[in-house]
Amino acid sequence: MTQRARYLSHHPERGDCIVYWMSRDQRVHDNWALLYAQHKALEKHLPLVVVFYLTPHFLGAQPWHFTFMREGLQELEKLLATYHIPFFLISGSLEEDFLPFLVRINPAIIITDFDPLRIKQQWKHSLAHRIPKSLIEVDTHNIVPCWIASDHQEVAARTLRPKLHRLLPLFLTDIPPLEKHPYPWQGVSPFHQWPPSASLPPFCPPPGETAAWKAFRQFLDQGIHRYATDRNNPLAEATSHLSCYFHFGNLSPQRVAYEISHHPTISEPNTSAFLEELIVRRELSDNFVFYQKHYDSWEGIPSWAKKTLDHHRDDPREFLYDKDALEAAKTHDPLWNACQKTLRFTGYLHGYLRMYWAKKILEWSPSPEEAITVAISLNDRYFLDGRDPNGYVGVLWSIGGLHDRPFSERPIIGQIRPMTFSGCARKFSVSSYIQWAENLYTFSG
Ligand code: FO1
Repeated sequence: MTQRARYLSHHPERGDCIVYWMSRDQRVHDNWALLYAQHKALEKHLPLVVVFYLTPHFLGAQPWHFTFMREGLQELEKLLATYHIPFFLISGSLEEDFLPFLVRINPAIIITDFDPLRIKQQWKHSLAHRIPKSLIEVDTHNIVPCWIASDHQEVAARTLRPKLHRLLPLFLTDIPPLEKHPYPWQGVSPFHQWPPSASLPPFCPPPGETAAWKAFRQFLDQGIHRYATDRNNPLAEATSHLSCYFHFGNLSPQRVAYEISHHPTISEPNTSAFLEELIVRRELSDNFVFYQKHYDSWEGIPSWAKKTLDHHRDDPREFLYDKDALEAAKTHDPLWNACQKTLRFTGYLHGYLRMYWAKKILEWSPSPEEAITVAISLNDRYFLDGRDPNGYVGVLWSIGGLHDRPFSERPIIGQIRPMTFSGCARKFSVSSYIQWAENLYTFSG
């Protein structure tokens, strides 16, 4: 457990409790940061307290994203209480509200979960400057802690994969249970300022840890057996639909990988195909966001891609759409429009179609820089699993060739990997998908 933890600041470790500042990994079970905090609290015979800072704005998140998260946290609070661990949700400003609350409860140590996003690093930086308490970060999102897997930005999956596979025997283990905490909290009674609740859109998956686990069991029983063959077919329902639960941390990727690799009836090539996405692709995203400070802009794409996109910067664009037209799904392409409408309606888009969706934005934008800005803005505004390292890497892979290779030269997109309407039609029935999408919002009125 200790190899997953690293000190962000070091101070004398005396106080009235151990605090786990929960942020990315919003779950009780299979949470190494929570387990590590309990380990420290047991060592020092101290109560254990979980705190959550609720920010008013988060990278373009909509009210319903906050509602999804909040409902998950309300379930979490009840579950923590059964372990005699109080939960505090502090909203408002980090500096004026959250940090002073932490000072008041006088923790001996503050433990928090790893998140490479810029905003999270800034939050931790503020805390380390304002509060003279040890701050320890635990990576409970990656199976191999991000800073251990590699000490630099990896070029592609092929360079990170062998490093991960070498370390998996050490890190892809079972995860011990949390114990009922023996040292009760004597301080201020738990309180929380829940934000007003927005309604969740139709077809939104149920929030929280229990629903996440149910979705995982369902995928094991149904989807995974067709994963290797059907995962690129949006109509085949062979993908896991777990990404929103990974994003909000309701489900542990390590638990999923451990169960799948020890499952008696799941066979190859489904296991390797799914674990490649779950482990290599996801941990490559954290690697990129952690080591590349321009992870959400033109600056972050590889130089070969900058060169080819620059070379085609002045190519004539047959179609040009600004953000409003794209957002309203008002383009000439019925498949793209169906994707955008489905995204607005459900907050989800099948992985294969996400690539098509983003690549068309490159073709139809006045510049590649604007394409990246618009795609990220729409991604963060509409995807339930948006505002996530996976999302930023997905956009830069699609538009800027990140972690990919050059293809044969084409107008506008240069050597960026092409995806075409006819290419989709070879993979699945485009007309059936468009019809399915139409039915989606027709039926729900
Ligand atoms: N994390 C927090 O610690 N506090 C928040 O108030 C918060 C709001 C939020 C809203 C939408 C969303 O998609 C994510 C949000 N997160 C928040 C972050 C989330 O928990 C994940 O840690 C990261 O987005 C994934 O890296």
